[in-house]
Amino acid sequence: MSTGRLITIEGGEGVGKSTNVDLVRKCLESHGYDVLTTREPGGTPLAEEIRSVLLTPRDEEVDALAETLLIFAARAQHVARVVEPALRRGRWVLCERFTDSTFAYQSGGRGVDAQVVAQLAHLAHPGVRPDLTLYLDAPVATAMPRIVTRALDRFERERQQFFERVRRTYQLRASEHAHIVSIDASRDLQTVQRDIVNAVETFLSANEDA
Ligand code: Z5A
Repeated sequence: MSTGRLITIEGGEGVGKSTNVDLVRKCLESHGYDVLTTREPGGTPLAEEIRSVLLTPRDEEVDALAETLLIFAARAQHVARVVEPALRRGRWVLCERFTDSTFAYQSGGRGVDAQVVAQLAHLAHPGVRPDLTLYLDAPVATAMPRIVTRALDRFERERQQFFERVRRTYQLRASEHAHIVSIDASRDLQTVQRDIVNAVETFLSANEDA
């Protein structure tokens, strides 16, 4: 039996990750793939508990390495219990955020050494890496106003410079890694969705030819 593929959706706050999950799922299903959608941090009961610990605003300053380790604890559980078994069964896994987020937020945003993130990734999910990453890119000043009406979590309370560093790290990774397709998410939703579908169809053609 052939193994499935891991597709991730990445980007900063308010760029449209959640909005476009269904679009990508339907596109994959229209080609006959069995799709599991999930998210990080989270995706299992334990990992969702860790998510809630991570997102809760608190007075205590959270150490950047402690934050990184919590994220990888959630990821190790998610990969071992959900992602890997699904891929082994031939399912396609569509995940909102994955380790590219940790490079962007904990390394780019918080200053954790990228080598440490790479080592933890190697420990937490050896052999599991995205086959395709749809990176939705938009200026912070365009995307943040889209989410201001809701209660902000611990990350969303960061300063603008933090999100600028996160975005620069994503952009750098997109320029260095072939699995990351960058999509300009500052445009109207219909135009963004057209590009998302094109990126998925291009990936599927290459995958089906291989
Ligand atoms: N985090 C981390 O630090 N390290 C890690 O390794 C991981 C995560 C995995 C929670 O993630 C936090 O975890 C995240 C980073 C950290 N922190 N923050 N901040 P999350 O994925 O749950 O949270 P999020 O990125 O903050 O989700 P979000 O703000 O909801 O973003 P989104 O899913 O990209 O946006 P959306 O809900 O799809 O859209 C927001 C609104 O914009 C909505 O009203 C849409 O209708 C609208 N929208 C979407 N697209 C458009 C366009 N093109 N035009 C106009 N309006 C649009």
